[in-house]
Amino acid sequence: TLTPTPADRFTFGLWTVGWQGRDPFGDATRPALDPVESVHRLAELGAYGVTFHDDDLIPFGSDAGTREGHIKRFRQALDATGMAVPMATTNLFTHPVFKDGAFTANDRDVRRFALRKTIRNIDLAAELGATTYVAWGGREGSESGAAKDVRVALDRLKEAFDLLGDYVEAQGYDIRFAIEPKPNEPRGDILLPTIGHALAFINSLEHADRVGLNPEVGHEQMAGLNFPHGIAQALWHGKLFHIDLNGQSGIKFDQDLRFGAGDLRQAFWLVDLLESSDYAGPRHFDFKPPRTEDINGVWASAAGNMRNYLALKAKAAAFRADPAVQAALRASRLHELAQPTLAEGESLADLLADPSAFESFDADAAAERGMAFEALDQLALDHLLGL
Ligand code: GLT
Ligand code: MN
Ligand code: MN
Repeated sequence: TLTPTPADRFTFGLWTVGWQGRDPFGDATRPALDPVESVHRLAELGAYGVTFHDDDLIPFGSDAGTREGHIKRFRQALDATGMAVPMATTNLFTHPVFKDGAFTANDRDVRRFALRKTIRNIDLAAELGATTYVAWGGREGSESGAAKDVRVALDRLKEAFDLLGDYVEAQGYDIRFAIEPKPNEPRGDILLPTIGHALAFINSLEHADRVGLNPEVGHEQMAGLNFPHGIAQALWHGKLFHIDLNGQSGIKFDQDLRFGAGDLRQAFWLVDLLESSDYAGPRHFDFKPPRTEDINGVWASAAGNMRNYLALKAKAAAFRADPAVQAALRASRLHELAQPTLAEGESLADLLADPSAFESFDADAAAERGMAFEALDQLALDHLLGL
């Protein structure tokens, strides 16, 4: 059960295994990786598909003939391996022209270029069969207060998503947008920093039904937030369109560790949640093999993501099936949480007229009841530790 197959729907960004290890302090430690090789190696490891930024596949500024050549080779690799492309996205952060953002750059010509660059890659995404288009606004933000009028920038961000929605509808594409929140890095402060901010923003869009989220494990954890809770709320709103799985150890720079490294307990609860939810999309890994690794280390790291997901899936299933856990869940009264607070047919007036709800309610007696959460959580830890 720890051997991945395409049925597990594991996908990888070309930029993940392709990361050469450049960081703010050091040069690349690995040579460039041909996307065609990545497709073949990931297929051999048991992945279902790959995802890409326009510039991962076609270097920025390539002429039309060169562009077609890259697309052709990529298509051949997909055909040869049976790998899918369920998602694509735009690089709106590497070229210096995006230093002040893309859809919210103060410079209007930069915003117009960003829209055109995105639309061009949406056409390619649709041709390759992608149904999700991710928007990570890494450069949409600021380092100082007066530099960005946030309310006006949100007007421009809405304008961009409204136009992109108009475009995919006019083309008849089966594509939905997934916004990826991140609190900071590379900008000092990024717009739509968390799942919650992005959910609220989506409500103001013209094509709100077509826009959801692509939350990333490490990005919420960089803000000290509980990722499984954020995912649960995204699911509750029907807005989990895609997910970026990786690992992070606490509030620090974006580590992009392989899934399962970093906060293992949150990873366990995340898999438990995803596997019991109606989320049917890809399990997408957005990690960076540390720059200490050579190319063998890259593939070991890639394989580790899938192995850890499958291991946690088995652990979560065993946890839920354990009779001791089911008894502990009852002792913790989870079934009671699932019961509406008013009885069926009961009205607010009935509640107000019910003396047992207030006048004769014994708050001190109710306060004496323990919740038994520690015994329940120890069972989870016992399962996780294999005790
Ligand atoms: C970049 C970022 C990721 C985003 C990618 C999509 S690019 O690597 O760090 O979190 O998901 O643009
Ligand atoms: Mn990240
Ligand atoms: Mn990501």
